[in-house]
Amino acid sequence: MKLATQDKPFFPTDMEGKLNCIKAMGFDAYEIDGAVLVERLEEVKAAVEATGLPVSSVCGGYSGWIGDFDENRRKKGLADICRILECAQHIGAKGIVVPAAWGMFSLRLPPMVPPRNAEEDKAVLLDSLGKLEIVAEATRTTVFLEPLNRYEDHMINTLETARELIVAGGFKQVKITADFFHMNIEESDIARSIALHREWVEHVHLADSHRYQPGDGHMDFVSGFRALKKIGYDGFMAFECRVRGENPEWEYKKSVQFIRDCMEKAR
Ligand code: LER
Ligand code: MN
Repeated sequence: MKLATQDKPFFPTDMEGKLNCIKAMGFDAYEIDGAVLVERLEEVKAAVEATGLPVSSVCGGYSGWIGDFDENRRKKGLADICRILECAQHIGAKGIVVPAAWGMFSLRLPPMVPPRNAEEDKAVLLDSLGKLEIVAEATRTTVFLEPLNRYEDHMINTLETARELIVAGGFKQVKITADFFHMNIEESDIARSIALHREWVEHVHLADSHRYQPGDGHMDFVSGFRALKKIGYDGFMAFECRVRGENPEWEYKKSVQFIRDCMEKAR
């Protein structure tokens, strides 16, 4: 298992400096924003070559969701994601993390009644993923479908729902992102869910129970990592968190060490 990180305000802005900083902090890779990848493709490619630090994956950086209520926004999102996948292939990144939607609707917050029913949601998601499957196959990349917690999305909250959709569509290039923050809210037993979805989990996001840096909250990472080890997971685990503390850079370094210790304990 390898560690990646998303961008942070305390990283340098020039790409080579950013990747060197990420490496020095103890990470193995960078999870890039999709818009940054598209806009700065050649700079990213040169920085990866110069530093030897790969871009593992992409997250965000497109407008419109694959499950968007608005058809024009959904189409725009799909077109953006397709372009991102072409760029991902160009720099050797594995694929893109994609939720059904983020912050569009929650069944647990007012008005609580969505403008579309669950059957229609499913049809829209199958259509979107079917379109992305073709581009992912052509670019030899993967769509890492990501269940989010109930307050951030109403369509896919658990690994099980993500898997059902992937199986229903017969997709080969769509796998699952297991995000510890969301799983902590939605899964009855994180380790068991990982074990049950061994065939589909191909990307991991890390944050502690409160979405701050791992080690600051009360998440049991060791049992989750043990489950990942058991299923032979050898992919990336990307830090996706806010950083709490007086000296964020120092806290972040400490967090990398904390996670490496958890990985060691899980052996
Ligand atoms: C949002 O909470 C999240 O986890 C991101 O990875 C969205 O793709
Ligand atoms: Mn995530």
